[in-house]
Amino acid sequence: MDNLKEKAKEISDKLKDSKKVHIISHIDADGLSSASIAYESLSRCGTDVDYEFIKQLEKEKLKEIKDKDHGLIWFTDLGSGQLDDLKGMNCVITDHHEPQGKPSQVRLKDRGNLMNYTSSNISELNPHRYGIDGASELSGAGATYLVARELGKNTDLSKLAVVGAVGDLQATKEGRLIGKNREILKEGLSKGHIEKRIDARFYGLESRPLFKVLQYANDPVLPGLTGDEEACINFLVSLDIELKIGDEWRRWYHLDKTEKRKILSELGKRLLKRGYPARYVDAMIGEVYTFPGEELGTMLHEAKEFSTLLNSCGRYGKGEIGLQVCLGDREEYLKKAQQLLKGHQKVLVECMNHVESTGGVKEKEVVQYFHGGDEIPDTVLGTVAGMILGSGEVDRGLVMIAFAESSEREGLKVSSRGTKRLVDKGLDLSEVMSKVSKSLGGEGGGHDIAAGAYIPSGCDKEFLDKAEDMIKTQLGIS
Ligand SMILES: [Mn+2]
Repeated sequence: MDNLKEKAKEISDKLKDSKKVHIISHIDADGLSSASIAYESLSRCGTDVDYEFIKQLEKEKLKEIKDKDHGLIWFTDLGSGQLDDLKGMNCVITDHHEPQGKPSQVRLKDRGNLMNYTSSNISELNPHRYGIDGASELSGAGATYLVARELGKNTDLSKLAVVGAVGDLQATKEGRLIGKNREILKEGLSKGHIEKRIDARFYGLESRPLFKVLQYANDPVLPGLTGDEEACINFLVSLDIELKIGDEWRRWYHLDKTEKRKILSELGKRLLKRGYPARYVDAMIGEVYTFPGEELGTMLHEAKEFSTLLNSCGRYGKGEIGLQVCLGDREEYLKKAQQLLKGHQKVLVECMNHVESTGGVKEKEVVQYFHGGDEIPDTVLGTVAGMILGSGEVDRGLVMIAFAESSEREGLKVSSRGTKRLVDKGLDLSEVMSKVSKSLGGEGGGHDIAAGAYIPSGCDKEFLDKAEDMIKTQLGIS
């Protein structure tokens, strides 16, 4: 038996011993999937189970939790970063975020010591402790699924583990799920709960009209098409692709192989002509995961769309709605989730209009930026920055930096977005956001291609200058 399975068994035994379990989960697509897997697998055991969703496990929140008589607590998709604070608590954890004790800084031969870290009364399953990359090889939902599998016959929940991993962008880099995620996927495939195929990796394959799929494509941005509805329609017409069946817009999944090939090869030519490397063209294609148990042509039938629906629940603090959808509600809660997504899309359009109406994006040497003031909610600032960078209306060679009043805390929220091409040249926005914000008395971090920070009010100009300097150094421009 491998160590991970042993740990999953240990946690499952603890859970089985408890009549009452309280689930506390992160409120994003992966966290919602995690909580749903935990909830369903415990319900099937006959356990008395309830749940709550939180953005962060802060000290104050922890105190509140400790003060209540919850019985056994199951933290999903969070907890590993706060092990010290959890000491003495009756809890188990299935998480995939970097644990306290920073395993990335621990040499492989010392990993054994790291595992001893959990020798307290807290049982924690976290891939980082087993030399498995929690950013790409196992999601929070996947970690939770490993325990669910020990709790009973729960292989159908592999579907939610895939939704969580896809929602956590764990299939983005390779174009398919890898590592432990892939083992879980295979289990779902073999039991008929999941299907996979090689296809375009665009968003909206089932629920969006064809031209909208191209119009909103942003990874990669399609030159001359992204952001331009008319151009997308003309492009399809020029390829003799029927846009409608009767009165209905055709969608990507309606296309036959020849049509798909025609579109993709034409898009590939466009990218190559603009000087994009061939792997950008290859990246348009990858694995697509679908669920035969769901209705074809709906957001729930395809993993990427399913996770997007969950994200829109999480973003507006409506964890319960997402959880009920995961658990199978296809009436009231599904409708509510769809309304949240629609509302979110409307907010995004309003934000884009706001940027344009207030003077748009201003350029410096290697960065471009805009201010959202108190008009753009800080929860969507990064999304808006990414959308503008992908809109085809600004220079994709410049890093996008966006500011808005923070609702979370005093000061400004900063979001930054780059492109794959810039990252290839050395861009690391995580470093920029964390170091520059720190030098101004704030804090930040994230990924090389997308990162964020909080800084004190009035520091935006200085932030831009310092960020510009650091990015120049990263890109080797002096
Ligand atoms: Mn997660």
